[in-house]
Amino acid sequence: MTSYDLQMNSDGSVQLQNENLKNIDVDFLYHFGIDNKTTNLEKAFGDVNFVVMGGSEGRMESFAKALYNHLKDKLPDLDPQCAQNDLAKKGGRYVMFKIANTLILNHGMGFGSLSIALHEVLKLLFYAKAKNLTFIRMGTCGGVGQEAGTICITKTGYTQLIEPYFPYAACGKVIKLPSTACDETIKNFSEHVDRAGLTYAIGNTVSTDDFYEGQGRTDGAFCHYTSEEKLQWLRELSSVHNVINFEMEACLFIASCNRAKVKSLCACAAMLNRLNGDQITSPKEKLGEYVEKLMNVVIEFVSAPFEK
Ligand code: R2B
Ligand code: URA
Repeated sequence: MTSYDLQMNSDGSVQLQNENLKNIDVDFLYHFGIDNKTTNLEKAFGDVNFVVMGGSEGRMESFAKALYNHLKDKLPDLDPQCAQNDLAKKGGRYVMFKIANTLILNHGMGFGSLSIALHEVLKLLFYAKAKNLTFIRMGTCGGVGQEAGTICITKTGYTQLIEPYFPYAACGKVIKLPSTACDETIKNFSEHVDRAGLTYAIGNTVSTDDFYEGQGRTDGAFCHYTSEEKLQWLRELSSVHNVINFEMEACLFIASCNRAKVKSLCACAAMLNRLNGDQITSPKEKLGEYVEKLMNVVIEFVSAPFEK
């Protein structure tokens, strides 16, 4: 495995590893529709400490509104328009909001769109000279031995072939990036989850390219394994590898944050326990409630610096 010093940058800033950027006059963050010449990135984003990402646009919009409502009385100078002001609108691919010291954006489903968003947001915060950064993925997942509603916090992100690193393809070659998250952040966050009275689990997450066969579902368009083989695999993931959940981004999310030497955390609300089935059948309101409870913990977590 490519060995990286997993020591985070002491001032919590982003560390890029690309000498070529020094020779680029204007860097266009194409998918955000932002560049480092027309926008003064240091002024606009220099005070960011938290980056909160999740799959869907709508969820991140709601999160931005809820965080604004939570902070507006504590921070009288907060721009009343900040939860409506989509900073990535020009790019037409992602939504992005900045509420006080928190940057909020969606990353879509799976590694492809997540990877693009991470390259561009890491560069943005590097140019902005932002410090004391923590990146949080707030998502949904399928629990493995965890009931619906459980908050699953990732220790190490695994590949769909159950490897404890992210195999990053770079110019036709694979580099293996360590994908273990920051212990201290996991501990701090889990204390917040505990205080909110929610059930949580800390363990390993399998991040797949696919929601169906990749996660051993038997209800996709194709399936050539039996239900017994599926269950045997799921039980082995739990007992041998301490896997608590499936989703589609954590392994890359943590690996990229480690590479940039910033702290990371992945917390996902389980939509079902995969030991009991494949289809997500709980009512929409119930699923929304699970996500909302997780959102509220993340709000408390990122607002902590403003609490008296
Ligand atoms: C969780 O939910 C999505 C698939 O339904 C995917 O983005 C993920 O990681
Ligand atoms: N997201 C996933 O990737 N898998 C699930 O089972 C639920 C949400």
